[in-house]
Amino acid sequence: MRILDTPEQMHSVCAEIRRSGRRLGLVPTMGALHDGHLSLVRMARAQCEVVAASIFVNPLQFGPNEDFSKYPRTFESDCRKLESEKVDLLFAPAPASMYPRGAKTFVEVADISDRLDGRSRPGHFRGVATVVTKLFTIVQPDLAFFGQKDAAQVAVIQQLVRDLNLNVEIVVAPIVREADGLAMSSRNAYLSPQERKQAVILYRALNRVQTLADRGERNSDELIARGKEVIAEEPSVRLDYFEIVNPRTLEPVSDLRNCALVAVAAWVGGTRLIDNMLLSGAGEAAPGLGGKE
Ligand code: PAJ
Repeated sequence: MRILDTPEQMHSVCAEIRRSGRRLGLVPTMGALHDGHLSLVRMARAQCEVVAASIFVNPLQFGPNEDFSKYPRTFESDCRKLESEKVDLLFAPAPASMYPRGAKTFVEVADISDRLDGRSRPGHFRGVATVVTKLFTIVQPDLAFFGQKDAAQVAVIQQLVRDLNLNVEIVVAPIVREADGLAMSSRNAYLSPQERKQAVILYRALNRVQTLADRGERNSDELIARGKEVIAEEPSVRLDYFEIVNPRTLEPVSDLRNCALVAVAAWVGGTRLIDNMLLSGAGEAAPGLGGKE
């Protein structure tokens, strides 16, 4: 695996690969890699001749009171994991090379960036959209792989790609979960053993909603109320949002006539966790899971 640490180096290596006509896949990450990340790498490996991953804890997507400085950084073990998945290129730039002093340009995906996590984390999706646009410009991948775990991020990136005519196919991979259902996340490392047990309540609440929807309940308000009841069973878990939205626009939907996304964010102690499920409407398959845009 070749490790490149400046945009210029990465750009020229990737340009050479493109000239050779090989299909290039990109898996952007912030490191602290777990099986969720590695599922994206495996998907990329299966679909592309050359696989590039990036590890960059992007300061621009963290708010002033968020966990940028304490975000887990496990570069050596990340490299070993990527090597064993046969990743060809790793782009691991320093913040100063991605955002040199005097950088003035940001990418903002209007409206959609203010919903779900964007509402709770102002500026977060501006940071994500900016760094992802930069990564796409540096690497110019044929395909880029993202996890359904961050469903709002997927919606923002798909809108970005459409709006800016970016020549990249976005592939979305299903959520990888721990044995008890907790969605894998680098932030799970912050949880105490007790919090780790409490955290599964997010998955339980989503499951309850899915079960009720499968039994025919179509009313979003009713489904949300029932999901919130489950979260309330764990009094120390503080809900941020529990919503049922259109997975493409992130706007609330009042009933499940079409495919809908049920999404939750909650604080477990000092750790903010997110999770979601796609609910399919009558006679419709849920898009997104393993699907392509
Ligand atoms: P990060 O949180 O490191 O996640 C990198 C990718 O892994 C994202 O596409 C995310 O959705 C996916 N992922 C994380 N947990 C997953 C799980 N349990 N199952 C499936 N996929 C999972 O998301 C980011 O980094 C950043 O915002 C980034 C896109 C790299 C821009 O900085």
